[in-house]
Amino acid sequence: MIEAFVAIGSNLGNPIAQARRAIAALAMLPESELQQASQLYGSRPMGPADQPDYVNAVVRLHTRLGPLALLDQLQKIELEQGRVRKDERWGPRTLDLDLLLYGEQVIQHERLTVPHYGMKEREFVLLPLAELAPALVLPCGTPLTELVARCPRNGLAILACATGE
Ligand code: ROI
Repeated sequence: MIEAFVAIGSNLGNPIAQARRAIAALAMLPESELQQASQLYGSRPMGPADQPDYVNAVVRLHTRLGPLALLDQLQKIELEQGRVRKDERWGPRTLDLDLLLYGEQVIQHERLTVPHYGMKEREFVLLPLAELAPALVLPCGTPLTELVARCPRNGLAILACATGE
């Protein structure tokens, strides 16, 4: 089994419910086991400011799926939850699932870049990830704690727990 981390983001159509539905769908992935989900965080939009705030979270999975098969599954969940691929760069979305880390692997593929290209500067990825894996070291050798220490919080706030229970 490979340990993978997936980021969840939503800012349309009841984002808390979207994030929780996504976590439930991730728990049903083939050849995979959901290990943990972070709390749900409220974050200010990165990119155009004229869009609603986001709900963000990160999950830890163990999986036997290869990275592209896992990506296919993540895109399937996005589409099932009403994601429409719009042209607008950095526009609002019902659900975004990004593969952040896949074991220790560095992947440069036309469909997939791992570690995720933006994760090192995004408070809404780093803080939920640090909640799950505070001692994590990225494949490049940088400790997560170092990235968290230099990342502005931008008003990031814990909103709710992952399950609603
Ligand atoms: N901004 C925040 N706060 N959270 C996101 O998940 C997110 N996702 C995106 C862009 C549009 C870059 N901005 C975001 O894709």
